[in-house]
Amino acid sequence: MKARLEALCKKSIAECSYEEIYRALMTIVKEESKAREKAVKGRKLYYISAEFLIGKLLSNNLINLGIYDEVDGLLKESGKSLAELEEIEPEPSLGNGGLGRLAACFLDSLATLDLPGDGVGLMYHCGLFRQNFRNHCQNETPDYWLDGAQWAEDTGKTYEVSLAGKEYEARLYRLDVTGYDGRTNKLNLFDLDTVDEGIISEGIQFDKTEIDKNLTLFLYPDDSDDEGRKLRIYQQYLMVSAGAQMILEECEKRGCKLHDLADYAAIQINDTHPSMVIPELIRLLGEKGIAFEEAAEIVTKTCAYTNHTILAEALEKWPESYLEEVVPQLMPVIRKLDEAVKEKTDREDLAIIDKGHLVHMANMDIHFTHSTNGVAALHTEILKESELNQFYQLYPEKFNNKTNGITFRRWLLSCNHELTEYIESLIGPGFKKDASELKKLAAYGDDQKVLKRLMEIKTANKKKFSDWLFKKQGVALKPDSIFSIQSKRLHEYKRQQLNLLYLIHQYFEIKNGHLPAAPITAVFGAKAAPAYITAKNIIHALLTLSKVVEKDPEVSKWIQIVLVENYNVTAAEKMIPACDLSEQISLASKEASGTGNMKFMLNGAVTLGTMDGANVEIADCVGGENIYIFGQSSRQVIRLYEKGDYCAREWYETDPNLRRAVDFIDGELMLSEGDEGSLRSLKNELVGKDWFQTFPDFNAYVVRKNQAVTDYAVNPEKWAKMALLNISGAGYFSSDRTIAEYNEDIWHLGETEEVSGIEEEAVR
Ligand code: Z2T
Repeated sequence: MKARLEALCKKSIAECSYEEIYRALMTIVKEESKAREKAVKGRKLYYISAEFLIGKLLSNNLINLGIYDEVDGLLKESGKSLAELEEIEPEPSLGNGGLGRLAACFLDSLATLDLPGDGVGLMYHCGLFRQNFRNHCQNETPDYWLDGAQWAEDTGKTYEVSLAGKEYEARLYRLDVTGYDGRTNKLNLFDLDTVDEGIISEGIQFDKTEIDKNLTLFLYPDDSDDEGRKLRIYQQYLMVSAGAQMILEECEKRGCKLHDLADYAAIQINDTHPSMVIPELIRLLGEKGIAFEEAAEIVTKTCAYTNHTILAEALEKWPESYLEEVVPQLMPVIRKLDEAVKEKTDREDLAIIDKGHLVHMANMDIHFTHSTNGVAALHTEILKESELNQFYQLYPEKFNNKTNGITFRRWLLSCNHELTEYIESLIGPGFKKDASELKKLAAYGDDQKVLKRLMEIKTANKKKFSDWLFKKQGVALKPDSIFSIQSKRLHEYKRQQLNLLYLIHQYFEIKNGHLPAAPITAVFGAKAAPAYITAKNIIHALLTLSKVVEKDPEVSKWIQIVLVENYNVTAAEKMIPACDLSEQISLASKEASGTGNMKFMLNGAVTLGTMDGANVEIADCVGGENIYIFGQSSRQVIRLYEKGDYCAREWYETDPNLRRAVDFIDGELMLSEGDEGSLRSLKNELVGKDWFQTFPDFNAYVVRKNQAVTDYAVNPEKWAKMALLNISGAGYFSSDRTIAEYNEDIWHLGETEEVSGIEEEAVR
């Protein structure tokens, strides 16, 4: 390895810059992963998704290829550090949040389990915007991540895609997906050569009409106006049309007669963003002489759909006129599909095209795929019982649950070396490939030596995070305080505002001499969609409160509020190992699954959460005594919505503690630091609407959280045991388990063979 590195750099490692070492290691990783490519027999998966939030790749690839320790040692010998080297790699932020990160975890598990499965998506020039805080507000700038050495390689292949009657060339870029001691698969990303970063003006503004220049410029451009929404359709069609052509081409190369497509390809549609792949495939099969009915049948057998939300406003519905303008070639197919449905049933809520000429993408997915899955047990039950009940009655056999998971390689092995090593010293290395072996840790639940060491590792991680944050933002934290962390996209249903109300409540308690059992460090990581005003108001309130608290010497002894700027995968990898209390406080029934909740528990945090999404299964796995659950149940919430008589003002007027906290938002102190319009409008939103029912859960949240803080402070042994049992109970949430289930129930992916001689051609 040393010789190889030095040969690539043409000098000794000690003389190399980090940039030179980075490039050399990239070359070595590419060679090593190439050696693990395999030819495909039988069914191959195409996971098609508008987002792949892959995060930095170097360290993860080194771990997966089994050369991390060797490289780490070599660098140390020469006075360099892999940790510092990591700093120069830009993070590809090609996703918004959970859905995109899930896609990345799935690719890791597919390769690790030696299953043939590639990703298909878009090569955005700018990932999710970069966030910084100015005047206690979120500010957005473009995230140019494509400068410098690239993991993705230009394949030289292009596919013709017709958009609004004009022809475009989609170029295929590919990056290697290495498995942990597994095979190498590919992530296929499409781009246009003509895209031009020069059209970006103020912040992340750009001219939305020049399609050839802006098509893959940004991930999910602002969709609050009509031009933005259309651009989304352009992006989606570029992805699915080029993707469908690539899939058919690969299958035909492997000897597939297109009538048998389903024997060669399984296509997983990640939410509705790639749904146009269904009519596009039918259209392409039609061009190859396959009649509509048969084509629809083939596609139904090939494709499966994952639903990630029950929030009605997040289900995509496109005006027929938009589709007619952007993808006129698809409309005859979509209309035929719609007619086929209308022949079966006249229920309006099953139609693909409704009376208002909106095309319901999810409806098309459920009719014309063979599988619809939710992402956590509760989520799937709610889909079956209410949101998609009309479909469940028609196709009960299509519905199934696949509880989300996370890859333990990135979210334990790579982000928490100390904990990984310690676990290995206790139960051996088997847990790295078989996460269920973590259960063996439970045997140490009363071993004081183990518990003590576990807490030492936690404290060390809190210090490390604190150092990182100090370098980045100049903020110093107290490692002996309890670190409560809420990191996830900013959304009203996730209820960062409930956490805000708690912190204000604590402010008053401290002022009145009721001190918390331990000092509290409240950490947030969250980006708000640029056009989502209330979300931005919540960020503003948190930043303002942070300042108000900081300026108060009495309160700042006990509370510190920190918002980590530009929360992304890299930041998450620093924050999660440092967490004591994991905040998973969404309104029950609204969070489809959550995956951050799994990452935190795996790293020894205890969850404070509602019975929502995968929290329900986390509670099952760790037992009620090792999790802090509070708040209304999903049934109660759904009933309250159905009755339609929730009145936030009533709660505000009858609960003095709550009113005191709410009034603080636009009270004198906050106004001395923050913006009146923003703070007032947040308060009005809460008192006048509170659509996500924070008020009914407020008291339960305060009580439960204070209980957690007290346990942490007063009973550290009990706390350490809870942390240990959370780690030991996390095995179920490995994405290896999730992927094995998808394969067993939906994909049935084929046998694989080593690449050799003649077959090598077929791989490319
Ligand atoms: C997203 O990240 C999620 C759902 C979406 O619905 C869209 C996006 Cl970008 C359209 C999240 C869910 O909110 C979360 O509960 C879940 O864990 C995650 O997808 C992965 O399934």
